[in-house]
Formats: sequence, structure tokens, C-alpha cells
Amino acid sequence: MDDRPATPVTVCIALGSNLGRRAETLRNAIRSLEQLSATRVVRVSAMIETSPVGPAGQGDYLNAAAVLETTLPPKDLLTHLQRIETEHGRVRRERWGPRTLDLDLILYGDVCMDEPGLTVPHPRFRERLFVLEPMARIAPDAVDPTTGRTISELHHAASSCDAAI
Ligand code: A4P
Ligand code: MG
Repeated sequence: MDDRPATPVTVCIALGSNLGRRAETLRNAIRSLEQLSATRVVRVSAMIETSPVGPAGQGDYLNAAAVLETTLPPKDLLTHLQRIETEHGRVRRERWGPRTLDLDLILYGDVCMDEPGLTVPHPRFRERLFVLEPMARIAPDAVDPTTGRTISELHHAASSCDAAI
């Protein structure tokens, strides 16, 4: 799906940081999202502090979520997210390792795509409380097009498993 959608699509983005001035980085990242062309930031969650999932020995994260409306195609949006990560000091090193800023594209309307470099919905978000918790606060009724379940339902399921995945 490379074509620009005719009408704005509702998109969910997950934000995370566990290096440097975490809250300031997330606030600045939201400002960068607000400056994207053809895009409106509709809702931003509170920041939550979460234990790191992945390699041991890294610090706690601040995580948040944002809902956007955009006519940028998914790949263009991901390119912008990666540019914003880089502008905020992100250096790609170890997978799941510490980072100043991580921006993941979680949902892009009801689009399902699996292409080199971009899988939507994000393949691991259903098990991840650090994504579902902030998303459930601002988009509880958004639907995961792969499972047909709402964010609220996925959040309850992940919480009840106490999924530290
Ligand atoms: N990519 C494919 N699909 C997507 C998508 N929907 N959104 C590709 C964003 N990127 C997508 O990402 C690796 C590649 O995924 C990119 O080149 C992109 O083309 P990356 O950001 O360079 O690497 P990563 O973030 O280390 O890997 P990944 O697999 O995205 O990890 P996650 O799932 O994002 O996990 N613990 C807590 N508490 N809080 C966190 O925020 N984050 C992670 C990262 C680990 N542990 C955490 C947290
Ligand atoms: Mg990532």
C-alpha cells in the first residue's frame, strides 16, 4: 500500500525511551509528530514507567502512545518515524537493547501488511503491556485488524497473563 489514502487514516504509535532525559525526549518526539505533513496528533497518553523487556542490565523505560490521523502512506510514515528517532539521538545497536527513542507503528487503520522493513499491525504488540497499557488509555476501542479484538480486550488478556514478554 504505497498510495496516499484519500481520507485520513487513524494510526497508533508507541513511544519508548530508556536512555538520557527520557521524558524530555518523548515530549520532543510528540512535537516532531505534530510537525509532520498531512498528519494531526489526536491523542497522547500519559507516560508510564516500565521494566525493560529484553536484554538484562538496561534501565527502566518511559513508554507512551499517540493516536494520529494521517494521509501519509505507511512506509512514508515509518520513514518519518525513523528520521525522528535519529534526530533524537537514536543509534541502532543491539536488538531490544537500550535506546534514547523508539517509535513503533502499531496500527495503521485496518491495514494488514507484511513487507521487508514494515509489518503492520506490529507483530509483537499483543503481548506487550508497555504498548497496550498506554494505548488502552487513549484508544480502548481501536480494533486490531488481525484478530478482530479491541485494544481494551488485548490489554485485559495480556494483563491477566501478567505477560512479561
Ligand atoms: N519494522 C517492521 N515493522 C515495524 C513497525 N510496525 N514499526 C522494522 C516500526 N518498525 C518496524 O526496529 C527494527 C526494524 O523493525 C526496523 O528496521 C523497521 O524497519 P528497530 O526499532 O531498529 O529495532 P528494535 O526496536 O530493537 O526492534 P523491535 O523488533 O522493533 O523491538 P520492539 O518490539 O520495538 O522492542 N521494554 C520496555 N519496558 N519498553 C519498551 O519500549 N522496547 C523494546 C523494543 C524492548 N524492550 C522494551 C521496550
Ligand atoms: Mg522499534
